[in-house]
Amino acid sequence: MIRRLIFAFISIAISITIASSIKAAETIRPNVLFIAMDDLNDWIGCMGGHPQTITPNLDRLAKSGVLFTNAHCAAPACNPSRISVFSGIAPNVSGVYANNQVLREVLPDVELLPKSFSKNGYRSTGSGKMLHYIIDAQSWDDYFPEPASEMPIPHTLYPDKRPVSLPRAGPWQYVETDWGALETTDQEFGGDFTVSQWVSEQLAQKHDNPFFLACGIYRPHEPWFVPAKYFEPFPLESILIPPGYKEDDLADLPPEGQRQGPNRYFAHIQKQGQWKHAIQSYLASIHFADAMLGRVLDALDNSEYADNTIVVLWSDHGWHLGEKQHWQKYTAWRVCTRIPLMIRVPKNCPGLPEGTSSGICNQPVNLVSLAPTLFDLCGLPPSKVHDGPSLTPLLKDVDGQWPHVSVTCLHNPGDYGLSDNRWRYIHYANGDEELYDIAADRYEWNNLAADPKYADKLAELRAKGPTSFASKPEPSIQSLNKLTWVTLGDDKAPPSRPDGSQFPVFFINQSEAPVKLYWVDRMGQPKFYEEIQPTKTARQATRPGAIWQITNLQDKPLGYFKVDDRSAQAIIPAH
Ligand SMILES: [Ca+2]
Ligand SMILES: [Ca+2]
Repeated sequence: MIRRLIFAFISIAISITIASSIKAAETIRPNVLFIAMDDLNDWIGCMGGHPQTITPNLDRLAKSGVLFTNAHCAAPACNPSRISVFSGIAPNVSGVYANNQVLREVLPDVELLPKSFSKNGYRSTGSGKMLHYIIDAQSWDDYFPEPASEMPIPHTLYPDKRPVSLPRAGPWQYVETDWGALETTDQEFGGDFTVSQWVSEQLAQKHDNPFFLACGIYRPHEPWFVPAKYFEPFPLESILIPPGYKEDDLADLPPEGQRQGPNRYFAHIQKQGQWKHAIQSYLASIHFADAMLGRVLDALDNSEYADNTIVVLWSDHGWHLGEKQHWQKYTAWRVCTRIPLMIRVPKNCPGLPEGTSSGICNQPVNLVSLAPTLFDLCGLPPSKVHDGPSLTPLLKDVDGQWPHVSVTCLHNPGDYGLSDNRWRYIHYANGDEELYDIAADRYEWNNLAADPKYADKLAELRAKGPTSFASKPEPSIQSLNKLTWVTLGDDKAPPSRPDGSQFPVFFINQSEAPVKLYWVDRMGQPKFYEEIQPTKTARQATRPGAIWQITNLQDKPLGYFKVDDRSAQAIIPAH
């Protein structure tokens, strides 16, 4: 009897101990270190994208948690990709598909990740590029360098005289497409070094609340200038071209694929003999970004938060370096949609008490899942607006059941790429399709869409694609870049040198008198277009390098604008 009582007592005592330890585990509130890299494709050691890449810090982070090898962005451009990460809303639902759209114009009331964490007792801070050249200060408790500036990137050293390596081929060319080694130190270079410094300082401090800490590393985004020591391991004569490059790769593409592939950048880079130098500079920029990541990881390891912080690292989209005759981004091919994604979860998080072990997950996942995953892991109440499935089941078991596909929406609503665990399907709004078997063809060289043998597979994947696409609101005129007004005295406006794709420029008459708008032709002769009344705006389709002259009603030239590489507003001042 006594024995039984003692046994019962011990059992109760053990139950209470277990219950209280479970309760203690449930109450742990993990910190989040949220690291973004910009324009980083799979050229990292643990993903094997390029044999020469050197990324010890990315590799050690990957090894310490779960590396997703089949992760894709929601859109292959900074702005829509990042908005989908921070809102948890897919582009075909939000209507944000392109870089020129404005977050708060399209989604005025959307709650972004840091705000959700703040509302749940966290302190949300960050530095560096997380959103597309804005901070969205309302979403954060603090930001470095200065929230009110809305400029997330600290001062960075650039060469005084540019271009350094790639001559400007015309006004269509993005001014940052350029590269070279800088004779400078990391500290003098600033930029990502300064970001890593600030983030490391936050990790060294005592915090009363759990934190959501964002670290936006801007390299390897263009321009590919980094301190010279990061170029040293990549001698130019040793550089290998991208393993996914195939010269005649376009032949089996449908018309829309053939249109999206070749662009002027790659042709220009090849013509200038700059291809290998560019590859070298991308590798150097990745090497530098990896070193900056290493500083942050070291700071975390040496902090009191080493064992209670979730670490998420992602890149916003991939990058072409000549594959499919393309340079840059914006395409639905795997080289452009696939990104590094790694997640490390410590023990005792509400959504995953056992934490992550070292593992590799090959299931198709998407960055739109990051928000619901973090909500889940940290025990935040689920959001009704999140579109993606939480990745927690895969963090628990990398080989677990996963019925989902991963979709990347392009710039034009209706164009998308889709990945399952083996296949890739590309659909263009005009009905053109591509199909690739990644198990046999990792570089997407053999388009199988026209082969009747794969008709069933094509139909199966087509049926898994998005069924609706939100319309795409254009940015307001006020949000556009402003062209420089050049006052004309007795001089003549220069001739136009139009070159590049067409877009609208908005001429806004802020003077008190009506004016006349002239296009200056290639010979320097003005050609009348229209009169613009005071306070009125004229919309004009035009191209990079075009010159638009303004005169008074008596045809006296007042000034002119030179059109840059994108849509803009042209404000006609009082005169
Ligand atoms: Ca980017
Ligand atoms: Ca091909």
